[in-house]
Amino acid sequence: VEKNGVIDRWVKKHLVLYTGATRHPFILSIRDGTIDFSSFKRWLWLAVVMGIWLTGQDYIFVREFVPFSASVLLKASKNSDDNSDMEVILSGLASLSDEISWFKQEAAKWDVPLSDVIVHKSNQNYCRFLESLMLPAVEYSVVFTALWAIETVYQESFSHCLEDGSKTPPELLEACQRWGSEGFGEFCCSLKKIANRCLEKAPDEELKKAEVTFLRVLELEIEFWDMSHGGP
Ligand code: HMH
Repeated sequence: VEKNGVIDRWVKKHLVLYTGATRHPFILSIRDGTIDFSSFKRWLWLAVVMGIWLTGQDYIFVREFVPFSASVLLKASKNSDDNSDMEVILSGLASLSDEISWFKQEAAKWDVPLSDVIVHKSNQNYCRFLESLMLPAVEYSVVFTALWAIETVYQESFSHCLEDGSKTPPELLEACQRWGSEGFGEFCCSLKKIANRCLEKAPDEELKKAEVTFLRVLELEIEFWDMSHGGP
């Protein structure tokens, strides 16, 4: 039943963009250990990588991702024909609660106040996109596809930094393990199964919308990683 699922078909069809999101140069520089911690830029990297970028911007993102996930939960309780969907989404929300605590802890460690982080333009676009998906009229299969894609890009990116032969700096291992872990991988698998199940039953029009949403997530994730360049 799993083979030839809609999700796998889309990943294959849009492999260039998918790989752009899951193998972004920023992620590759973590994996290859070429992220520069030793030069005079050290403090800047620490600020950009650990502080302002990862902790601050992702903290802002996650604070928007929680209500988005809650809106998917609400749709599951109304539209889903499978009771276990709710439990999967709920476990995702539980890890988001854990994530928020971790961000706060990291911020304290790196002395970055989370209260006055300036929201980056790319992040703002991403948060607006999530907001648009929270509208009640957006179909369950569409929002579920987004949920799957958002979590999976992170999972595939960070698990890549933990694979054999990677030279990920020890300072970044904890962050990589958070999203690259086997447990998070299994969670993404559960999301994929549900997404496939919903998409298989979706009418053509809805399927189109879900595919466009998938592509938009990939673009937004790439733009999110692009923030690590420190550019506009
Ligand atoms: C930008 N995408 C981004 N941040 C995250 N924390 C996740 C995905 C996964 O939770």
